[in-house]
Amino acid sequence: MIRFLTAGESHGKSLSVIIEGFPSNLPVDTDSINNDLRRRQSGYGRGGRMKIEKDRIEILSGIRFGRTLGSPVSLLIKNNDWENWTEKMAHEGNGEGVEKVTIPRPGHADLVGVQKYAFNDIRNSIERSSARETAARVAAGSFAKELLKQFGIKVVSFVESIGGIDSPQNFTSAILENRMTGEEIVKLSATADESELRVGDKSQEEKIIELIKETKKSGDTLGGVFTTVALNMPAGLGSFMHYDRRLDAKIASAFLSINAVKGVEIGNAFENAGKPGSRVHDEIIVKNGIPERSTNRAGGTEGGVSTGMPLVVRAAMKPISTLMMPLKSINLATMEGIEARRERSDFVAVPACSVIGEAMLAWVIAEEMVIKFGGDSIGEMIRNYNSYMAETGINIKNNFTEASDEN
Ligand code: EPS
Repeated sequence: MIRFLTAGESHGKSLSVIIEGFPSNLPVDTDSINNDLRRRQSGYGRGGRMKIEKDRIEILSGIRFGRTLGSPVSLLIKNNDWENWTEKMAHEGNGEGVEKVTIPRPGHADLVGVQKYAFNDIRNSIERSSARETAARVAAGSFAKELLKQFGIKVVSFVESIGGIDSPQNFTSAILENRMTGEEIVKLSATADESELRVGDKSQEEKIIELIKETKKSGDTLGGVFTTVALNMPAGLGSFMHYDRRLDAKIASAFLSINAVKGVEIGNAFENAGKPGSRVHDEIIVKNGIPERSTNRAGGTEGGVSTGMPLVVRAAMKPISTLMMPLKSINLATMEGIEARRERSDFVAVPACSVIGEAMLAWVIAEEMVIKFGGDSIGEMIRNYNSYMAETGINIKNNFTEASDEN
């Protein structure tokens, strides 16, 4: 099993992540990880903070001469903004003179945090619940991508809609109907990287930018939907043997763990629920001697197991909770009604969220790859993978024709 732990407050000194369980000898491209960190920071509609931060990893352990040692990998990402918060976020002293935050913002972890942890200052809720933590997660997910590269698995994404403005081309549907090749999907994600909103369509981008400008003027915020796709998947990751081994369950959990994500579906789940089965299920065909599906409406899993078709995950991000035109709240010090606190924030962060989605999906797949093919070194893992692929791909017939007991 692989695992990671992140630490760090939004305005603390730094974020850090410890990654454990990866095989030795895995080449690690730090530029690639830093590039994902940069991608997560970009996007039209971010607030002032992103002008302050320049996220990059500093490797503290676990890597020698560009390859993993098999020991825990620890990475650090500096918070440049810390300089402006040394007093408010001091590790020592009694906080005298530091103003307490007492008015919770609807939609944030502000109120539940003080209820649960018995804080007397909402700042204590804000700091760890902040989406700043996702920088550390992207570092872990991008590290997982380094493992997936060895098996040709690619995880890409694009923003499908913001503020209800969809692409007229409906890319997700084209992917699920198998009308886009893997190469075209990778190209779509690269096109999205060129866009300030990570959308694949220029006219859609212009409309959304207009909407964001209007929304910002009125002090409001927006959410949206993004699609994450994993390509070159092997069939057989996950299991139906127990509820907590199902791949789709793990994916849903990973996506719902992303700040502000409130909905997730694999394939066309919600649309499929309203259709007859004959227009939903993917017919089975043979391609290059291997069983395949003619469409991919299931989004790459059946029975909690990867089918070998692209994994397609859509996720819904709610609008950012900090409003400049605040909703009603209360002052916890007086219990009197008052407008919620205004505080520097993003107006839209769906493009960033799509990059975090890639990280979480890459992490779940890497975890499953290690469960199924794990070895102490990457070479051992690749040998295990190759022998399984030869078995499922070329020799699957033997299971039936020779009644072999040994598989
Ligand atoms: C966030 C509020 C903003 C965002 C932040 C998440 O930060 P600040 O309070 O410093 O203005 O910019 O996101 C990040 C710092 C980041 O790296 O994504 C929040 O309240 O969740």
